[in-house]
Amino acid sequence: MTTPIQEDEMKTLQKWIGGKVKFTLLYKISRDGCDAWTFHTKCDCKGPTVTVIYNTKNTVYGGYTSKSWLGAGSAHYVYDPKAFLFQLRYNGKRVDKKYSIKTGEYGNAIHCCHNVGPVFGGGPDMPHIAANIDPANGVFTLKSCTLNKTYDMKGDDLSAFSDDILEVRDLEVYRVDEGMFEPGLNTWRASPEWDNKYLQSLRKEVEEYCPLEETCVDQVKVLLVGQVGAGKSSFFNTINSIFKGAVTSQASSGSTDRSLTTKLRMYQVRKGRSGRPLNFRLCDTKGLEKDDGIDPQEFCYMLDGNMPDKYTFNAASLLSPDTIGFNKTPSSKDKIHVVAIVVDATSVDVLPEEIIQKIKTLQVKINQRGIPQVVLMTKIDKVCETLQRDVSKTFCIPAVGELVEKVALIFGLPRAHIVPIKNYESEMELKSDINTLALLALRQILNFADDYLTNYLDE
Ligand SMILES: Nc1nc2c(ncn2[C@@H]2O[C@H](COP(=O)(O)OP(=O)(O)O)[C@@H](O)[C@H]2O)c(=O)[nH]1
Ligand SMILES: [Mg+2]
Repeated sequence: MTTPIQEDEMKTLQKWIGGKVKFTLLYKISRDGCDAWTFHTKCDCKGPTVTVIYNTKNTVYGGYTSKSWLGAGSAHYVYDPKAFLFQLRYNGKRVDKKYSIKTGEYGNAIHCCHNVGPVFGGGPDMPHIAANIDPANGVFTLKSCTLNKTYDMKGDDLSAFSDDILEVRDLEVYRVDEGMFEPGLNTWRASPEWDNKYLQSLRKEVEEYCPLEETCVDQVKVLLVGQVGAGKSSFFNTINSIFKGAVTSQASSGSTDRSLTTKLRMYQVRKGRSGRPLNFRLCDTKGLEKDDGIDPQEFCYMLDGNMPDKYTFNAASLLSPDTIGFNKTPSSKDKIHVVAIVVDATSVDVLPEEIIQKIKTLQVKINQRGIPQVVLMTKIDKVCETLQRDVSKTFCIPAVGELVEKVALIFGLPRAHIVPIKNYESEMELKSDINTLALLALRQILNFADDYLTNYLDE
């Protein structure tokens, strides 16, 4: 028999995690089965968790991570300076041992992969579940580990940490709801830091962004497409405001059901009021409407770099190779490198079928060229009142997570490609939470552009 985790042990964990936290049991191998698939089904994208292992000698140890587990996608290590290992009992006797992560090892805090359970450290530093483990007489044999690679064991060896045995009676994973979240909320996506330091580092990353040199592309081109009023022009204005240091509205935005934007505009963003342009351009286009929109051939010209900047859309006379300004020999720097489909979060449930079909037609052209796509889901402040005040709660609001899932299904994209944002709209002053969310989106977009350029080089 294993004695479940005791109240004073919970308190010790709370103290180490810092602050008021609540534990909710997500997964227990003696109840749910011991296999990687079940673990990921129950524990992925749940935000901070504690994993607790009970071995057959009643030694109880485990690990904490402030980041989410994720079995989807390729195997990867996750950066987490807050992660630690611990021991609560040794041969049935209460102990309090916390083993911090080594400074140079933050990037190897946990390892996420679909065919393993919770794995801590690069050793890995703790016994773990590999694939599927069948119990024998209620005992599960975990996979071995190498201590002290990522976590500082303060001289403890395997016999002091885990009795040097791999046989366990249980392994539990608890979700940790931190005090800073409102009760009952958990993160649907690992939440970044929301402090000023993180914002500055994001800003610096974007300012210093440079497309791969070998591609001869000086500025990555991001094409914004979507329904009229979705917030395309406002997204440019938001990014522009962040780097200008004040709320600006260079691109005209507004609410009409006809597109205010009738030209292709390849906006640059400058660092400061008159600084150098950054290495990306946001290309604002006319919006999609039920009865009007972008002609598929014109869209191809746009993607391929034939359409000149400031081109005026005119349904009566479409762009053709004979049009003045048509670029007949576009080079890699003229092409579009990533497409952002802009969708208003409040319209997800009522997106007209015609609009969905229009976007899907465009997606075919985008896919044919292997250009990466993201969906910028705007106006999340209208989804939930909390977000009107503070968008740093975005990743804790289940309604936003659900919308992300819906959008991913509608457009056939992975959830990681759906990024929620709130644009500047009624604000007179910059706000750091809005900036952080918008820069996270932009950084994601630039990363995807890099993927495309790398593929392009490889070809
Ligand atoms: N509340 C809120 N309003 C937004 C947001 N983004 C855009 N808007 C408003 O939506 C309207 C249409 O935006 P606009 O950028 O012109 O859309 P576009 O047609 O896609 O370029 C404007 O009134 C904006 O102020 C947002 O994130 N939150
Ligand atoms: Mg517009």
